[in-house]
Amino acid sequence: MTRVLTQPLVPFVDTLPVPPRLLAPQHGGRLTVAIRAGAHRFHRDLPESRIWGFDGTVPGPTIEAERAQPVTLEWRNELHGPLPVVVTIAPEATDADGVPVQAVPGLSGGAPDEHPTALAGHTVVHLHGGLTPASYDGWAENLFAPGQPAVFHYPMDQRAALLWYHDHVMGVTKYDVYAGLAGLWIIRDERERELELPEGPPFELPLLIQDRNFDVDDQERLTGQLVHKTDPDVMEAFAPFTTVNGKVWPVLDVQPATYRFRVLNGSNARTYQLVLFGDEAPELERITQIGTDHGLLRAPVSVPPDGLVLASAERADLLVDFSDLEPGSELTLLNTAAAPFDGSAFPAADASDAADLDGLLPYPQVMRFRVIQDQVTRRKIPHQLATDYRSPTPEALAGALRRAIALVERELDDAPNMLTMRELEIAPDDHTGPLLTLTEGEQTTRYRTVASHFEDATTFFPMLGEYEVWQLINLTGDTHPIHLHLDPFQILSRRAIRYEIRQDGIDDFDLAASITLGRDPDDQLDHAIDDNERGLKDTIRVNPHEIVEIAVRFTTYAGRYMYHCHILEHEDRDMMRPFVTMPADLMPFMA
Ligand SMILES: [Cu+2]
Repeated sequence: MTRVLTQPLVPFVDTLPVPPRLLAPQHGGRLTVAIRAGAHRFHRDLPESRIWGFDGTVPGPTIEAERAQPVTLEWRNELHGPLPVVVTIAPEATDADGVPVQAVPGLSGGAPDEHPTALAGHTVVHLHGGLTPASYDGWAENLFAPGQPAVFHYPMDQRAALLWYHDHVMGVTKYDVYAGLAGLWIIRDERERELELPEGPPFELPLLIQDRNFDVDDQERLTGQLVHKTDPDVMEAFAPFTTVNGKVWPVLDVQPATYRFRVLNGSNARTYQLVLFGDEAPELERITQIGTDHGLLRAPVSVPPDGLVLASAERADLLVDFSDLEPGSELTLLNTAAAPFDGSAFPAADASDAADLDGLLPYPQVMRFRVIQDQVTRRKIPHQLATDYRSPTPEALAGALRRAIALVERELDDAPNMLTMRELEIAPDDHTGPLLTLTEGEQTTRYRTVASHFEDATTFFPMLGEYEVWQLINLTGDTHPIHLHLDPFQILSRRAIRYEIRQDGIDDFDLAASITLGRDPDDQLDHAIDDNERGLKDTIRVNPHEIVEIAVRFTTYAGRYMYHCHILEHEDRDMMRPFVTMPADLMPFMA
């Protein structure tokens, strides 16, 4: 695809905003955040957009807390309808010129959906990555209405990390987060301070990346009205304009120094493969990754040669060295990942030509860094970072309970496809119903489906303190970032599979398929674990034709939590399931 759309907005003219910081210790650990409607300008040349935001801003304030100093937060719901987003399904996937409708602004002939417009502002807040008691975790059905009080207690008894807080309402998280209900939350601790990492502006800055689309008036001028548009072929909203901290394609003036960027992909569905690009070539060697979802890695790593992949909700803690650059030098952060993302590689060297309309990537630009004249500050990068975790030993995993979850896409005749997670259990020998078989060498395991929808009975009751191995089996064509609430986990393996789904093998509940470990001849992915995935993760990408095994151990709170795909259009329908963590002494009393 060589067609390129002209940019309807000038890139790199808005300064990167830094969200206001709310330092919990300065408030005695007691904070109040109003959740309210507001107005926000996404670009210099756009009219103001109506939004819903924490403290009325996009993104919300960055909350900063100290490890082991609890935060009590009153989430004050002052929202009122209508939802500030026009939601539509365009009647065709491409326009008259063959351009995908998701690559262009406007409704593309779609009628506004009346149901989202009628949303009055019920919300619930989840602190993603937080070790939070179940009552404050933001269960998707425990909503608070405008005017109803919600005081959440966050113990903060966890290592330093970049977390984020966002709306998590059953069925409409995709609209509420898109409307602006997301913000960052940083936990600090002594280990990070020993390492003398930059803390706070100017040298530590968050980069919250989200794609957004807008409506147009009858003269095709952008109005600023937020648009969540899907099409008959693609159920996820992939918007053409990339925002960082709420601005489309911003620019940041940097000193010749080392910066620490706390990066979060807060998009509904889009995965980014980020490449830092100089005059003519990638300059990825300037980037050192020191942390991931749940904080510091054991040692610094380079980003993968094709660029840093971040699916929805994944985070990266990056040190970027600009210290040798002359004033006036420019580096551009580009995204090379086509959408929907399927794990395919794109060479970093070609990043400036990554625009791909068929891949719903009309504009690879993310943001620009411009070096200014200032004092040169070089910073040594420590060789050893975290010392507080290890990979689980084979002995620790030998007796671990194993769980299997298949990710499947169910086609429907009269509605968009549904993505679901099928919880599997080893089938008894006399089982006669539909089966999923998993063959590894000589051994075949037979599974039956025991849960398929969010409201099906809970089947996962992990015991606190015990390791479990969860197998995530992707039987779809796209990558799914799977997120577990509560404690972090570690990836054990990522292995290629080939599979066959029986005719009509995916029905409302059951699944009939045969899976064999080993590579499909048409499979181009390398199914490798990136170095930056060998830390404490809470969201893991599961690519097509792949089984990912993770070592899970819940250690903190007993109660009802959720795990789900973090593509918001998937978790809303119906790629989300509950689990209940149990103290060992209560296990004998389970019916
Ligand atoms: Cu998904």
